[in-house]
Amino acid sequence: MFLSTLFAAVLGAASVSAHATFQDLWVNGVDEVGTCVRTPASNSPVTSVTTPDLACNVGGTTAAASTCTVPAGGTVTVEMHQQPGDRSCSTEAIGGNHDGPVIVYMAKVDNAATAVGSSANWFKIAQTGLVSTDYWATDVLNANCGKMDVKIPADIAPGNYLLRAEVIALHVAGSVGGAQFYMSCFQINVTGGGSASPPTVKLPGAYSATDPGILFNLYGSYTSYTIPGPPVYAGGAGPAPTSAPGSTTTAAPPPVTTTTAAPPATSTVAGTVTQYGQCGGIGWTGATACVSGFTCTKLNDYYSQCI
Ligand SMILES: *[C@@H]1O[C@H](CO)[C@@H](O)[C@H](O)[C@H]1NC(C)=O
Ligand SMILES: [Cu+2]
Repeated sequence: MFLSTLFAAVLGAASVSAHATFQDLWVNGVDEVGTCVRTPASNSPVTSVTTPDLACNVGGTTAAASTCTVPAGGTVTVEMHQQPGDRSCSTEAIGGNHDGPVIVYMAKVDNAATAVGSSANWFKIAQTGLVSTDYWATDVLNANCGKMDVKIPADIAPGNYLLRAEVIALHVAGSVGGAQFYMSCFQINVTGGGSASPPTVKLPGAYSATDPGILFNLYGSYTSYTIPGPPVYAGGAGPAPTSAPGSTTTAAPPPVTTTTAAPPATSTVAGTVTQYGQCGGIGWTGATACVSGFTCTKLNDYYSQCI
C-alpha cells in the first residue's frame, strides 16, 4: 500500500529521471519560451504505435497558450529537456542511453488551437537518425542544450499547422513494444509560402511495432539505421521553383537531409544564429553566422554551433 502510493506520487510528479519532453520553440532565433507547445502530461514516453496519444502525447489535445507565427522557409528550433521548465545546459536533454532518431512532422489544420493530432494529416519535414558510429540524433540534442534546427518548407501553403517533434529512444527497443516515443506538438501559423500540399500519413498509422527502426537492437552490430515513417518532404529544401514562360517541368531541389555541403569555415561576422544554435555541419543549409559575441565552432563533421 505504502509503496504503491509512493510510486503513484512519483509518477504524478512527472519527474522520472532520464525521460524528457520537447518544451520550447524558437522561430528564426527568437525564443518563444514554450508559449505554443501543447505540454505533455509528463516526461514519460508513449510506447504504443496504435494509441491516439502517438500524435501529440498524453495531454496533447489541450491547447497551448498561443500559436506562434512562423514564416514559410524560416528556421524553427525545437528544444527538449528532461524536466519541465529546466532549460539548464548542464543537464543532458534526454538521459544517457536514450539513443535514437529525432523526427519532425507538420500537419495543416483549420485551427491549430483546436486541431486533434490523431485526426490530422502529417508530412515529415526533417529527420536525423544514426549520424556516425554510436552517435545518434539524441547525442546531437545533448551536445546542443536540447536544441535542433528545422527548416520550414518554403513552398507550403500559409495557415495553421501542428508541428510535431519526436525522439524515438531505442535503449529497450530490441523487443516489440520497447521503443519509447517522446513527442510534443507545437501550434504554428505559417505566413507567406506557396500552395504546396505535401502527401501525408496518419499518426497513429504510419508506424508499425515491427518497423526496422522501431524494433531495433541498440546493442547489436549495425552500421545503419532506418528511420521509420514516410520520406522527408523534399519541397522545403529551397525556394519554390520558378518556371519561365514555355518551360515545362523544373526538377525539385534536393531534400535538406541528403545535401553534403562542407561545414562552413569559422566565422566572426555577426549573424543570426544565437548561442548554442547550429551554424554548420554536413547537411546543414541554415544560417552560418553567429550573433555578436559567439563563434561558430566545429564539434564534429555534422555539427558546428555558436559558442
Ligand atoms: C495567421 O497569419 C495570418 C497572416 O498574418 C493572419 O491573417 C491570421 O489571422 C493568422 N491566424 C492565426 C490563427 O493566428
Ligand atoms: Cu526511458
